[in-house]
Amino acid sequence: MYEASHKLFEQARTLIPGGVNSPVRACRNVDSIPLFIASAAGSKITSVDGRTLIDFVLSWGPMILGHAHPEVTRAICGAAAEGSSYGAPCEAEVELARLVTDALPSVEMVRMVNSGTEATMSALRLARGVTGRARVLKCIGCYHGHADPFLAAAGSGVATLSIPGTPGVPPATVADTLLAPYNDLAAVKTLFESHGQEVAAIIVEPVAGNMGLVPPQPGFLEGLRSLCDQYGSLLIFDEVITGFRVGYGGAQQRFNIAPDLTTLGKIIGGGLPVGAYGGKAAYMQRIAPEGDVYQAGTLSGNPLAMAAGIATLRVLQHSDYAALETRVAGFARELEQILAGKGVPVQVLSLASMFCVFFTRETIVDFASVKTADLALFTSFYKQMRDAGVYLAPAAFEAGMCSFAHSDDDFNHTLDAAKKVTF
Ligand code: KE4
Repeated sequence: MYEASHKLFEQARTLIPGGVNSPVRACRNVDSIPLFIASAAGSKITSVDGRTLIDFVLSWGPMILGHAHPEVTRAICGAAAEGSSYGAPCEAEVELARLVTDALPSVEMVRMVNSGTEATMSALRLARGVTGRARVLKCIGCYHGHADPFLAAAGSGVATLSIPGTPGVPPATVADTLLAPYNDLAAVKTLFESHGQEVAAIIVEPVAGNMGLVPPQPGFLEGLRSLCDQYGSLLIFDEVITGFRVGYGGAQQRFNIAPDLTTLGKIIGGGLPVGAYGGKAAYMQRIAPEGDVYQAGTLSGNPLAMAAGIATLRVLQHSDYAALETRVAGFARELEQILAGKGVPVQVLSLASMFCVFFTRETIVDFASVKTADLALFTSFYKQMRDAGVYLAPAAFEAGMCSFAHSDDDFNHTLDAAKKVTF
């Protein structure tokens, strides 16, 4: 069924570590080979084998409008005709910065970078520079990119591949990284009682999307906010996934909490490499060349990436997030009923346009509860659904993503495929 992908994968493995340019794409923990994609449009991707599947990965989040949206494609092609990189400021950078700061009230100024990792590493450096403190607190199972300080008990590919968090990262680098279970405010409070005066920042996924989908419990985010206020630490919302996905104003608008700094990525690049970090002007003005905290990037603010981001956000400004959320919630409920009818422990969580299938009856609140899920059942589910034309994230510790291009037929085809799954 996947001969052409197999052939390319064999070649790729001789040239690229694991045959992929990002580990989680390798499908290692679902006992499968990666499909090599030839094209994508709307809610579908087509592999080099000529197979078209309904895509619930969406490039791990960016493609909320669906693939090859005409407005985005037109913007990229138009920008490309004007040159691909200037290494100097251009109007599109101002326009995307304005769209972002208008959408996120807590973000008064923003700096464009090229990935979510660059955004979070820069935001942490800024928080350390502003506070003069070294420690950072993150939640076990949250993933903030692959910068050294965050590779302690990280989620996403680190969790998927069960990599001990720090090979290649000197212990001293993560010595300042404090860890607490997600949704465990008491544990955070205890750490702050001992170390609060040394903590530069808490960084958190306001909706965790890198250990599957784990929503914040009521009071958790509010509690982090008040602890940061009490101890003079900065609250960093890592909205690389949730930004412009859980609502046009992100999680900070949905939960009505103002972080001190916000990191973004994925959707704001419309599929091209963009990350960003922003926050109160008083903090952002500490960033070079205005201030003394250094951060730089050859391709930051790239005109093509800016054009893709601008086109994406302009369409999102007029998109009905509530309607999409209702459709995804209904889909998740039906999927859970279908799978539960097969006598396996299962729950399907959803929030906005994200969803996740957990093969466990444990209440999902943190990484420990997520890890009770049966990975063998997930692997069987993944393989059968892929053979039925449904492209799920190839890892139990990732969240499913829906787009405004997903049709009722797509959801119904997916539910019909689930009905045929056997365990
Ligand atoms: P990137 O450096 O991969 O652009 O962004 C890092 C990042 C930061 N913060 C959050 C909340 C993220 O989810 C990510 C990256 N997400 C993963 C998938 N969940 C990227 C996929 C991959 O590693 O290939």
